[in-house]
Amino acid sequence: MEKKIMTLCCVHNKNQILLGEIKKHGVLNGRYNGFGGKLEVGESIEEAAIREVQEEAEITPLDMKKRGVITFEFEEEGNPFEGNPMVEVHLFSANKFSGEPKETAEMRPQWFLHNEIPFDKMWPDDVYWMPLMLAGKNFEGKFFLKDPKTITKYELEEVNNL
Ligand code: 6OG
Repeated sequence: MEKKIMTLCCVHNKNQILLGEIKKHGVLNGRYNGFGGKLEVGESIEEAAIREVQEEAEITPLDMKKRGVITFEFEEEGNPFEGNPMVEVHLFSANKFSGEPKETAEMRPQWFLHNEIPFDKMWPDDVYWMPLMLAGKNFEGKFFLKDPKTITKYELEEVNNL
């Protein structure tokens, strides 16, 4: 099955992570997420990841690193994205950035302490992989979802090389 490729970048330091409250997506409004989205024509995955952080939070990641790849497969009725039910999300992290995080049309950025991440208002998979990311691990996984709130099955493993 063909997959839609998306990016997701988490900007964090030792104590805090910057998440954005989603403003524009009907079903996902009010949820928090890292910054990311779809690739534009001719763009590499890394270029798209940087552009999305710039567009959504008005900052530029300076030391972005690839941290994981996760495939999400939605059941047809619960798929929040048009068309393709398979999404491959490339995850990145950045500790340094230029600029000041600013609210944009798409997102309202907000800092959270690592132990106060609002997982109940996030994609249901985040609680599994985000702690690995914050602990400096790389990972690969696959999640099956009935709808944007419900995981039916998943696999997630730490990897040394991506
Ligand atoms: P736009 O549609 O705004 O990009 N994304 C997911 N993130 C997590 N943690 N879990 C999922 O599925 C996801 N499906 C998509 C990729 C959507 C943003 O949301 C991410 C993009 O960063 C359970 O262009």
